[in-house]
Amino acid sequence: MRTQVVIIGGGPSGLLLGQLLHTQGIDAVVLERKTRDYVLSRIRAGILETGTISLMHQAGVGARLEAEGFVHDGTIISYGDEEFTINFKEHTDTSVVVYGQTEVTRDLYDAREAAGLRTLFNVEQVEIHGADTDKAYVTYNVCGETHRIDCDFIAGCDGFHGVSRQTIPLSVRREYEKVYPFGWLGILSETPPVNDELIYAASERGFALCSMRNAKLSRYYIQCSLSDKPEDWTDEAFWQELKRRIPAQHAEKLVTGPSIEKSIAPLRSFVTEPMRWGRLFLCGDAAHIVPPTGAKGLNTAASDIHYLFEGLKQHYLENNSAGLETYSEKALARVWKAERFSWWMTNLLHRFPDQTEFDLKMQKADIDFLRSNKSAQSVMAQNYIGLPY
Ligand code: RFL
Ligand code: PHB
Repeated sequence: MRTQVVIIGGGPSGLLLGQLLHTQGIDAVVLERKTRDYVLSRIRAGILETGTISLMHQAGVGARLEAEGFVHDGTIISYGDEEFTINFKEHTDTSVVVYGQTEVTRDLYDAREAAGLRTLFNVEQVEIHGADTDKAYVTYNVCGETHRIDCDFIAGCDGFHGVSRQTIPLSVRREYEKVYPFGWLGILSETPPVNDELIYAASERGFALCSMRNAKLSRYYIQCSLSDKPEDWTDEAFWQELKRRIPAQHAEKLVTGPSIEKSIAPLRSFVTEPMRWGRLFLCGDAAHIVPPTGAKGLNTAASDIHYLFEGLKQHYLENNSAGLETYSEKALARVWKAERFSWWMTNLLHRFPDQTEFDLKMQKADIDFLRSNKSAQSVMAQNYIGLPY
């Protein structure tokens, strides 16, 4: 088999790239290790930046998002019972949209299927060959049989645990990492959200986040210990703990119910450099991870896809490789800023096991400054709604 671009990974990065390439008549094959249903069952991101939304429209899959997404003009930051709003609209004249990653992925898979584009599921042992030569190809197994696809380029969209990043030799690859000493326990419940806007809550007992998917579906998170297991937390224990971390005026109104999903995600900051090795381009979680505190993971994946798509378009339609040559540099410049913002928000709002009294005072001063200073609010708003591409 031959194609122009092999896309490894059928998550949001890979699917978005596939759809954008299709609009320009550029041929691509998506290789996904799992099934479509498995990918759609992963409950993850919920907040989309304007840039991500524009890309969805550009890919021809913006209609449902436009109709069903919830526009959010601001967010609440609370500490103890005190709270204040960061008004995105006031500071940036832009908003974010609440639309689950599951829905993004579903829209992209539906469009891919409707266009009859090739996606291979349940592929095993994907291997990249000759990425640093003019004869790149990918091999993979399906049902015990090995297959080969020859290609011009490979997009490594296979997430943090994929094979693409590992293909770049250690002599070329440099990795930067920070692992945080806690995780997030998240639940999804068929209850109305406690508030119209998200609440990022700092408290003496640790961080909590009140988010949502729609008017009847809520998503809540609490900071938890890395040794905790989802089954250690009954729904009742989760709700009790959440109520103790958010301001009393919200805790009183919180509608609780059975969880329909419960999972724990460890928090990590991670960047690999470079994001390109010959004909292989890394995108999204394959190249970088942020803690979810700034809602930047999926959005940063989307900005990588923007740069790669523009580079591939230039290459194929204008016979100009400048965009591909500068992909890593451009993508990383934006990635590091998203990393900084997510790291800052994580440090601002979480309790750390080794925090001293001095550290706590610094954290409180940072929150007080944000509460009282319009410029600080503007900086936060600009980062939250997404820096320009
Ligand atoms: P994904 O989603 O991990 O998809 C990679 C795909 O590649 C497949 N794969 C392979 N396929 C073939 N061969 C192999 N060897 C393969 N190895 C892996 C996998 O099966 C999978 O289908 O990466 P992608 O596409 O780069 O997308 C990244 C996003 O999923 C991620 O950044 C976000 O979910 C992060 N994130 C958030 N991002 C936001 O922008 N806003 C948010 O509000 C937000 N909230 C979150 C989040 C992530 C969370 N968790 C669980 C880590 C909240 C949470 C709790
Ligand atoms: C979510 O709704 O899942 C969500 C929202 C904001 C975040 C992280 C996760 O910062």
